[in-house]
Amino acid sequence: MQPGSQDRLIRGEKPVEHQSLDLLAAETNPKFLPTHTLLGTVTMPHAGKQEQGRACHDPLESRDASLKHSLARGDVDDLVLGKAAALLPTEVVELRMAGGRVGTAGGNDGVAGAADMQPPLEVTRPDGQVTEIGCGWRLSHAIAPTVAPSAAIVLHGTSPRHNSIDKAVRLAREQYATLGVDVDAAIAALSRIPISLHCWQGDDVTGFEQQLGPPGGGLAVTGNHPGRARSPEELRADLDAALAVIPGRHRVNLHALYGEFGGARVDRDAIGPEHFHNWIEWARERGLGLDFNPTCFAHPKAADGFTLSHRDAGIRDFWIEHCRRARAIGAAFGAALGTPCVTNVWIPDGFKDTPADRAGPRERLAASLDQVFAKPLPPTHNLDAVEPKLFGIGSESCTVGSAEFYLSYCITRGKLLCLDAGHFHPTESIADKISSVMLYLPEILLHVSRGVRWDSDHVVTLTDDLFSIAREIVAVGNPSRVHIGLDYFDASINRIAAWTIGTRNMLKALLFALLEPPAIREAEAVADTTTRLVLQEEAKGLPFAAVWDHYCELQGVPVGAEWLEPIQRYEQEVTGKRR
Ligand SMILES: [Mn+2]
Repeated sequence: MQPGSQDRLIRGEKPVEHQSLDLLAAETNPKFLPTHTLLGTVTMPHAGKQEQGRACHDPLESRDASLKHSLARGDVDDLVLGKAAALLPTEVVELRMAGGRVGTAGGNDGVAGAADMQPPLEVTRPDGQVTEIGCGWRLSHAIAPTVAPSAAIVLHGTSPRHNSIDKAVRLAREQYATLGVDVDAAIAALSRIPISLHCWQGDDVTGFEQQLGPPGGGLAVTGNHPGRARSPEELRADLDAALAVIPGRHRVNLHALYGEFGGARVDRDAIGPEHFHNWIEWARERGLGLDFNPTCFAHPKAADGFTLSHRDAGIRDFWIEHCRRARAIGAAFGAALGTPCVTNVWIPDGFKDTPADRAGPRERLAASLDQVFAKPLPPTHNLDAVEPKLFGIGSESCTVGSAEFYLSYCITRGKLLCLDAGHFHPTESIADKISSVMLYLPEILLHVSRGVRWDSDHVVTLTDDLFSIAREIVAVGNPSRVHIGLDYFDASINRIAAWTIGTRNMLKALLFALLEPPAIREAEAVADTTTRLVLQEEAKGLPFAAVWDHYCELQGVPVGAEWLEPIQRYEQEVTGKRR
């Protein structure tokens, strides 16, 4: 339930000091304020330019004055805690920052970057309520560990609504505690699990190459909601808007066709890290990791549906070179950002109708992949993954890169297997596969998606499937062995909302898994399957939503459906004006 923080670090990442229980526990401490003002340097959880920020003791109010408000509100908990905590060697720091994490959501262009760290805004508290002047959701309350190990960060800004969240989570914490579940350990663990947001949701898998046309390769994007990102700048701004309302620190997953080629025709066998310079800088400023994919579709040399397994050696060589270059780009991402890039190879190769030779293409694919991966790259920079598929549009009868092909390949070559939720028979779930393949593979990649009758790549919703996938990620004991990416594209709704819905749902499902009462496993261990089923069903009614709201508040992102408002405003002001 509560593995050590070291267990949860992605390979190659450095531990972030103090980003753990002591910091999270601070929120439950009283709303009391220090009596003096001090500036200090703190380590920010969102790295990059923002790593060094200014923490300010709130000079506005004394502890006594703060407790008077609690008295006026009749908030006994606050008063009791306030009195107790006053005895502790605790520093209370309020840190507010206008973060790049919040970015341009709401159209406020003036708030990104380290130079924009702001001192606390003036706060007025009529009737014990806190009004944060002019902040809306643009200010991120970065919770930051600190100067001294004993220091705590208290988030101010408890509106009446937030006060109710405090109360709800207090009750939830008690209820989970009676079941042996530590709520704060669960949210600390959740804060360490990154989700890789797939950039292609933002522009319907179009990319920035000069050739235009449908993606092909069995991929089909449906819908015509206005506001598709048409340039790298627009796509990054849209990702900023989504990331501003998603709690936690995450990653962005790029495809090769999202390079910036300056209007030149750069073919796939000629791309390099230089075409992704702006992406690297953007990610670095925000403390994001980047993942990568060669694009083996939407290209004349993939028009007949074959790439790395093609019978023509010239075409194979073209795609081998493309994939080699993709790995070099991935390694450049990892080296620049200090967190390994997962570079995932998916190819569309397959037969519409019954093939006469299934072995030949598979032999060619294995040989091509061996050439792609021939050059060793440091795993601190790049991790290779390969992605099987059962079938696609136009390759219904046989897919060269099947599940068995790639599982065997990964075990014999030490690669990461990518399990895409839409790439199996519709009655199969990838949840059941995780524990099997992880017996033999040190790490895997997931593409969390939602198929509706087929691999339709619908937005990820909070389904039983998703709960099961998250549960298995947690149940294997070390989520850092599982790289979680999203993979879907819906052009029929607001694309930024599509990212946000899917990512928040993935996180909610992980939180639910982290809150699983241990008695469920214990019942199974003594073969009490009746109790197991009872507890599994009762767990569905536990107040995990209160913990989720609390987590969102801790992370400085909107609670509940409130995140839709800034996204709609962004649509009005930005994406809706694109033609
Ligand atoms: Mn996929």
